[in-house]
Amino acid sequence: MALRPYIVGNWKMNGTRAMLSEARAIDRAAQRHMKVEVAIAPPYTLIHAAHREAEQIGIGAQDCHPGEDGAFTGDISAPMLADAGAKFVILGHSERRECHGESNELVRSKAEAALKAGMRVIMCCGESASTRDAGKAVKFVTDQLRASLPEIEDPDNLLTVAYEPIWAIGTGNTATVADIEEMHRAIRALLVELYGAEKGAEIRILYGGSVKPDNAREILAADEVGGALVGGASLTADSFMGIALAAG
Ligand code: G2H
Repeated sequence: MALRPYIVGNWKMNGTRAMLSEARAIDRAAQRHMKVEVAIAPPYTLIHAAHREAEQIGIGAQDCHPGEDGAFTGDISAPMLADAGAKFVILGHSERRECHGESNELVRSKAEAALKAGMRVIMCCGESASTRDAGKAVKFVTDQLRASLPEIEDPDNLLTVAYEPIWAIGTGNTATVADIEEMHRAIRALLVELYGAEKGAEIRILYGGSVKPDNAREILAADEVGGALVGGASLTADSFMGIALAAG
């Protein structure tokens, strides 16, 4: 059974408690638009409050540590996030891979930790402009995913992939529909290879990178696009729900 389109807001390092009003507004609007699954990943500091105040949408985190507990100053483990109310974790975002030197191996161990803690995983992947210009985007992304994805029994329920070309993130540039479809088809083929025809076909593949209300409809209608991972345009309920409305 095909899952609903999935529209996920990645608030990145934005938001103090004042922004909980946006979470509440997103929650209210999402209840009137059940054809789409809506979720947000606020910063760690807002997860518990958002979980309590926005009860219908999914609340998630933007990263986790691969361990359960211990002497890791400043880190947050998957069980802690689940305890705070997080239902999913975004992992392998290019901003983590680039700014924090996260390897595929580390990302994969974080995914295993998140699943063990009972959360869903949104696994990000994406190529740089130079990799795309060299004609190596599909190979780079499928190699990156192959090395980052966890072994998992029920991937169709617990795993989502987000394709985010690095050159499109926060820049206002979006990939063309043809580029998105080529990459999403290649990712689909990999998921079928890794998880089997039935389960691999159900996993949602999101597109991310400067998705906005005015380009969402075209992107979300593209072949093999099961939703969007949205950064800047998820920071207000109006623009974020404008994207969700375009999804279904
Ligand atoms: C890509 C995306 C959300 P933005 O990072 O993950 O951000 O929509 O601002 O490009």
